[in-house]
Parts: sequence; structure tokens; C-alpha cells
Amino acid sequence: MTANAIDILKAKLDADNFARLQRLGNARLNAFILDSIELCRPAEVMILDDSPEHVRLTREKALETGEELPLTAEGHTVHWDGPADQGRDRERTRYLVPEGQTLSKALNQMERQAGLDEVRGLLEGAMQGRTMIVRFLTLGPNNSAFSVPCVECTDSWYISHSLDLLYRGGYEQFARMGEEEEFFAIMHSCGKMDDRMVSAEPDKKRIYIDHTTDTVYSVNTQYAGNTVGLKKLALRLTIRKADREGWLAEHMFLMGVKGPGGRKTYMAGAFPSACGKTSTAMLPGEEIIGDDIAYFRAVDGRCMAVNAESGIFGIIQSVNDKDDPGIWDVLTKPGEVIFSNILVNDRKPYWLGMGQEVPTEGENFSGQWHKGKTDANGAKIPPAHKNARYAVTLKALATCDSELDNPAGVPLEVVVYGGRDAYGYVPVQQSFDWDHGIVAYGASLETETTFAVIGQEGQFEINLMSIQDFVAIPLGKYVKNNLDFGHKLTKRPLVFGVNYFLRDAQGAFVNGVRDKHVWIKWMELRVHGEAGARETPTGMIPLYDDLKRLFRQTLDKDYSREDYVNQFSLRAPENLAKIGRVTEFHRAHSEGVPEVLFEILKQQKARLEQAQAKFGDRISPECFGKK
Ligand code: GTP
Ligand code: SPV
Ligand code: MN
Repeated sequence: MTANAIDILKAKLDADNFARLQRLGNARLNAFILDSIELCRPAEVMILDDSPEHVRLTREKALETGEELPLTAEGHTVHWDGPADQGRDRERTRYLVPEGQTLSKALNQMERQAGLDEVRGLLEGAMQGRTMIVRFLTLGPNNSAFSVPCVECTDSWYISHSLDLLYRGGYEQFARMGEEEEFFAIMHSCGKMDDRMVSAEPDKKRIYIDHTTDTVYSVNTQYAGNTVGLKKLALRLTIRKADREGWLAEHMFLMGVKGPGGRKTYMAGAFPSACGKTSTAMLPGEEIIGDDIAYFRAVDGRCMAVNAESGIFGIIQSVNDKDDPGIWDVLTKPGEVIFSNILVNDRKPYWLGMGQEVPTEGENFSGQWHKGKTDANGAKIPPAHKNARYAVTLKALATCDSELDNPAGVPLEVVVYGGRDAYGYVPVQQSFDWDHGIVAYGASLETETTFAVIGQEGQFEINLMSIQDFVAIPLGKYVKNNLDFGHKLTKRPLVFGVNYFLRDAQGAFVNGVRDKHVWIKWMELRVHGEAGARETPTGMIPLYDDLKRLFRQTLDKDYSREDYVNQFSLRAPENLAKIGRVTEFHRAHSEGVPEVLFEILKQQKARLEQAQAKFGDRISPECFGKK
């Protein structure tokens, strides 16, 4: 088939579309597109380049088909996903592995051929009566060692529109590149849709990833995390590519933090879904490069970082003008925004925690909604979904960093790990060195599950480096790659652990949502040797005087010594129990993990036991010496 795919395509495409494809001259690409056409049987095929006309066409078609509805503000639209399609679907996302292979015990996987038969069976004829749209994009900046070309065939104009907002156009990259260059291919169909243009057969939702051909299949779903293949689906392929090529692909934000004298220090941070990446990267006064996926390469002994994406698919719940003035502006003024799964009343968008009264009726993900409406199980349906989101291009934000598209990336000085850890770690601490940070904060990350993933909320689990769902190599190898990466660097980023979700004995959060700004300012000073620390068994914590000054400077707030003691006291039994769980997890799941991981955990345990013997279960930060 490969040899004459282009001839067969010539008969299936009109002259303009064929010319655009032929210009790319790529046999594997032609074979993939032909396969998509023959399998999904669309009524027509459109090969889009990144021209303004095609971008405009996509926007118009999304409205014309009803996949998006216009809102009052110019450029604003809303898209609905079905009630059973409101987040990433862990259960129905599977990694296909050839018989006899197993990638990682923690990864949701199945036998390749059975998976292909199943998902390709569901895709058969799935695009009948619709247009198949072919889009070319790149992950990472164009013209860069970081660029990963991707092609997505989809029958959704909403997905095509989202791709424009979230990624860099890649048609010219495909035209430039040689035939041997690797690219990722995504085949997606919404499947049968109802009259609200919502995928109607959620039971037949499947998202399968075939790493042997770098291909993703997605069907009977629309939620962007399951369908915009360049997000977490491609991340599972990128992690393997990075493993082969000696770099890192991470679930991390990337930002520039301002320091004294106008300097800027680049930081990246991994928090699980709905645990604060976007809200950190958008802190007022700082500059954002990315909020979800970052790539790192060692170049001349430095860690250079880029954002894989160029837009934001962000959680809208709790976005308000006080805490998030930057994105609030974008969401309330004319400009291109796709809202999803919010409440619409009188063609205006509303969401939970927006700091304004939300109407008692309107349209939401459940259809026509009124206060008190219940679902099939009798549970009250909220006005907007917790995982309602917005899609915007990063350049819409006034604080978008000018280095966003720099093919060389930015020099990284700080790596941060954090999760929803109600009882263990202090709000911020610095590791003793790279290995300690990777092990004690990254590989020990424990978190409560959230609404961003379909399933039960509030379950405690280990989610190493916040990326565990996507790690398509053995977990031990992934940890080793992170450890090794630091050793390739002559100037290693400092590693910090944060915990925005620590609770007191009554269950209340011990910090406010803006406090994170002080923590990152402290990290910035630590990079430049301008703040002190106390050495505790789990890491280096800030001095009260530095925080007091930073709370005043950054938030114009008082910071009392009581707050400091309450937030930064070491909870010895909780931390010891954590080490037990983490050690057990890695013994069971991290095949091939370097022995140094267990050694570092053992040393931390010994330090904790010693401190506990001397000071008791709950140890005031002031018991620990300054360093
Ligand atoms: P994904 O886009 O799913 O990868 O998530 P994210 O990590 O970018 O999460 P985001 O920053 O959008 O935060 C998600 C949720 O965490 C929101 O509902 C916020 O209100 C809440 N949140 C963020 N920061 C804090 C904080 O400092 N304290 C508390 N209690 N909640 C926070
Ligand atoms: C996440 O869940 O980590 C997200 C949103 O960033 S999704 O597109 O679903 O991956
Ligand atoms: Mn994410």
C-alpha cells in the first residue's frame, strides 16, 4: 500500500488538497492519511496548512457545525463535552504493547493486536458524512532540536480549533523535514454525536496508544485531554523518545520569576493535574512560558527548557479577578477563547468560584440546567463542571515571556515538585542536592486525586514526578533518567518541594492561595545566594525573617511567627509513615530503580528518627540550626 498511497490519495482528494499534501512528500505520512481515510470513510478530506485562511476556516466551521456556540464577547465560544466525558479517562486510555512485553506495572496497558482490533473496529466508518481535517503541528518551538512534528486527523472542528490555540503550526516543519524524521500521528473521531454535537456513545470511548508506530487512536470522545493528541497522549510517546535520545519530557509549568534589580530566573514545576501548575505560572508580575508540558535538554552543561505547547487548556474553576488578574482579563475581554463545560446564561459564561453570583439556570454540560437539577443517580448537578476549562493562546496573556518560541529554550535554575499532601511535607523546602530532590520530592510525591481525571476524588496515591500516568518506560528507568540528567549538567538547577495543600488538625489549609508567590520569590533568592535556610531532616526551609520580609514585599501582608511555626513545624510521624509508603511503592513498582533511591530514603528516615528522639513528634522550625 505504501508505495502507491500517493496515487490512491490523488483520486480521493481535490486538486488543492492534494497539492498541499504532495508538497510534503512523505511516504509514511501519506500511508497514515490514506489509512485514516479508508478506515474512517469521511465524506471529504481537508488538508490544512497554517495559513490565516485555514485558521479562520477552522473557527468558522466549529460554529457552523455547532461544536462551538458563540458567546456575547467577540471571539468567545463555548463547547460541550458529554456528562461522561469531563476529564482524562485513565481507565479507557491504554498503552498497546506487543505480546510478551510489559512496560511498567503502573501503566494501564493491553496486548497490542487485541487493542488495535478493538479501537480500529470502533473507528471503522466513524467519520461518515463528516469532513476529515488533517492538521500539522509541532511540539516544542519550530526549527529547534526540541521540535517534534505531529499530524492529527480528526472529524472535529473544535479539536482543529483547539490545536490552533494550543500548539505551533507545523506544516512548514513537515515540508522542510526529511522522510526519515520521526513524527507522531493521531487519528481521532467523535463517533456518533447527539443533537448537541456531543459524542453519544461514551461506553465505546477508547484512547489507545501504539508506541510501535508512534500512533494514537481516539474515538467516541471529545474532551480535549482525550482527543487533542498532542497533550498527554503524545506525552506518553515523547517520554520514550526522550529516553532514547537522552533528554527529559515533563508534566511541568515553565516561568520566569523576577528578582532584585530586574533579573529573571527560570523555574519549572511538576504538580499533578489540578494541583497548581497554571495558577503558579500565572502569578501576577512574573512571566509565563508554559503551564503543562516542558522539555529539558543538557546543552553545554546547562539545563535548557522549552514549553512543548504554545497555549493553555486551563481549569477555570476559582479563576477570579483578585487572585488571577492576568487570565481574568483574557477571559472577560474580546479575543479568542474557547470555554468548555461552563454555565451559559444569556450567552454569557459563568463558572464556580468566579467571585460573582452565578445564575440559577442556563445551559451546561448536562443540557438545560436549573438549580436543584439532579443526574440519573439523584446527585445534584453543579452549575458548571469543576473541570470546566478555557483554551487560549499564551500570547493573549500580557505576562507571556518573550522567549516562548526561542528554539534554544531558556536556562533553567529551579525545578519544583508538589502535590496535594495534606499531612506530610512543609509548604516549601530545598533539597540538599539534585539526587535528594529527585528522590525525596519528585519520586516521593504523594497526592490526593482530583476532578481532572474521571474517577473518585480525594484518594491518596503516589504520583511520581506528577507524571506517573504517562510514563511509558519502566518507572525505575524514568527515575534513573532524571537522576542521570542532573549529572550531565555542570550548573544544576536547585530542586525544591512545595506543598500548597498542607492542613491543620481541624482540616483547614494552613496557607492562602497567594502564599505560593512568596515561596517562589524565596527560591529565586536561594538561586542567587541571597536568603538563608534552616537544615531539617527533610530539606532546607526558609528563615522567618526572610519570609516576613517577602510576605510584605510580595503580598503586602503581615506574616506572624505563629504562622511560621504552624506551617513549618516538622511532622515526624507523618513523614516517617510517608517514607514507609514510598519505599514500599518503589520496591513493588520501580523495576531497575537505582539503589541510591533506597539509600536516600533510608538516610532521611534516620535523620527523622533522630530528630524525633530529640525533640518529639512535632518539631518547631526554630529547633533546627541555620545553614
Ligand atoms: P492541569 O491543567 O489539570 O494540569 O492542572 P494545574 O496543575 O495547572 O492546576 P491549576 O493551577 O489550574 O489549579 C487547579 C486547582 O487548584 C484550582 O481549583 C485552584 O483553585 C486550586 N489551587 C491552586 N493553588 C492553590 C493553593 O495554593 N491552595 C489551594 N487550596 N488551592 C489551590
Ligand atoms: C491534566 O489533566 O493534567 C491537564 C488537562 O492538563 S488534560 O488535557 O486533560 O491533560
Ligand atoms: Mn496537566
